[in-house]
Amino acid sequence: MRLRHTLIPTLRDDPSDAETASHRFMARAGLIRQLASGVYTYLPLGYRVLRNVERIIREEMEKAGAVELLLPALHPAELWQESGRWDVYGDELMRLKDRNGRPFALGATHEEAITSLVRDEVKSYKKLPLTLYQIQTKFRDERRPRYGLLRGREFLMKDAYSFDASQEGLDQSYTRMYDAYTAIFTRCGLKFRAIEADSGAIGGSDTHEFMALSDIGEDTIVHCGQCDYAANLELAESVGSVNAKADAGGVAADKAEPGATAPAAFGAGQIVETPNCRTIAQLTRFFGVGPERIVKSIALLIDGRPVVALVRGDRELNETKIKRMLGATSAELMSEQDITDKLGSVAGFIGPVNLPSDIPIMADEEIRGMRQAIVGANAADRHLVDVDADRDFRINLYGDLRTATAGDRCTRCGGELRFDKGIEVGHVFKLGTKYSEAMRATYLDDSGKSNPYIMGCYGIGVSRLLAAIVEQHHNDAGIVWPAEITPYRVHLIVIQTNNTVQMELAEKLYRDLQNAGCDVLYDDRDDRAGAKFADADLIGLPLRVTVGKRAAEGIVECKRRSEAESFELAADRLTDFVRSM
Ligand code: 9G3
Repeated sequence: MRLRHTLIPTLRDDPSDAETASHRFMARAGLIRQLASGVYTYLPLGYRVLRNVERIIREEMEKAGAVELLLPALHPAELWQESGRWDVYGDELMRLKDRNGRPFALGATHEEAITSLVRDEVKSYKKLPLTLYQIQTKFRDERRPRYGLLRGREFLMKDAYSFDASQEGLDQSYTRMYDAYTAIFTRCGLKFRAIEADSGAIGGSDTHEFMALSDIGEDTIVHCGQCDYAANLELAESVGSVNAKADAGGVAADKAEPGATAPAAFGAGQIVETPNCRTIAQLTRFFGVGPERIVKSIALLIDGRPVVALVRGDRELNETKIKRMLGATSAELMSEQDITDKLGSVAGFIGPVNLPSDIPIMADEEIRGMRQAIVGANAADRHLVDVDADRDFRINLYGDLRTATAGDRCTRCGGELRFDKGIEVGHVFKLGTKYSEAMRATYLDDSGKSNPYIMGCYGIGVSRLLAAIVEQHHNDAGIVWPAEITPYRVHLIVIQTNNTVQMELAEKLYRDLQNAGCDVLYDDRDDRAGAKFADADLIGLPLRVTVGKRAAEGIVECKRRSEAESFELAADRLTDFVRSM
């Protein structure tokens, strides 16, 4: 392709709204342009890479036995009302009315659409298992689109849906997709990790996320240095590093803050005046103890109902875990007013002792057996000390409610846990019958009985994957494309377009390379060499070939994008050399 004939509008400077490397370089290398917030044009170069990624996805989907189709993006509201999700998703689901005033949604995902199709077309167990997929535009009205293609409001997703007649069948479909994802991300040159994840609102049981490792990732990956445990921080388990149980003695006065009113030792459950000590830090200073001696009581509305959750003072409550444990969809902190009205307590001084008996108290299992603990007294500026968990307050339910933290150990092997940031590029779910039951999508089994399909769903954020690849494959000068998805293989530059020897050699090489099946981007513009080299670095093709002053000797200069130094090569050996790459 002659650069002159295509459209690759490179930029010298970073766009002001670009905060990450991939957003900066995809804009500067002329791959994407923003049309609106979270809405992007794929320019010719960007679209060419996108198609290469899609090719890899299609090849691996084919190998996994999945069949491609294309579902509509325009969904009648009735479909989403059948599944009950029309009212679950708020403003994020983009809705519109047709000319007759009928309500529609722009597809944010396609469980409803695909289940409706299979319900009509697949009625016998003989037609199962069946895995259908599409590569389709999705619409989600994100509150804060950001980082270019990483979080858009219109984006490209490969979404696959499997239909089986048994759990074993689903397990096989799931494994095939899981393995296909591993192959896809590997071929795309991505450094990634598959981790246990939370199924969230979509429900279902097993689910894994495929995370591209990146410091700008919004997700936190917890993984063990010794065994293969890896999970999203939302649900990762861990064994506490601080094994401190309450020590025998009371609160040692000499460690208490000077001037504190805390006497040397207290009776069991004694009230202590703790003026304005609302935070764990203030309490540890006041009493001269570690945070693990304090019980943190958090008042929440879980699906609108008041609940008090207890975690040790050195821990954070994990809201995803408490929602999972209670099978709830929403969890939010209780307002100060509610804390007074519903708990009869005071914000900052909530504690588990003498709470109204209709308020459920959930406790992280590290609370079990705590002795000489410090808890809020449910009164302003007061705490109770020397409280024994098993003796002094009731717990309705114990569970793993805490968020894993640095220093914790692996629950499986005791190894040290590590924390990385990641970008979610894939997510696979075992849905079970959640949608097929909701939509009465059934098949007749060999005894003529009708059963809901057992489903799985499998997504790859294709446009997001493109950005994640650039996040991992760039240097200060621009993008460095992995071989299998690079938009072109060779970046051919001629220095002096008014020099016939250089032009003739360059044209010949352009022709020979293309005849050898090598995709070439040929920069024959009347520009300064520096500008052409800067564009080559931004665009990031694997090999730059320069026809310059040694053209007369049949010598060209070559430089791999992944290396700093260049080398010279006889022009007539170039095609073989490129083939050997
Ligand atoms: C919506 C909106 C946003 C959403 C969803 C629905 C996320 C929604 C989860 C999934 C699950 C799987 C098939 C491919 C793999 C992922 N955000 N999810 O369902 F209406 Cl506005 O998309 N879908």
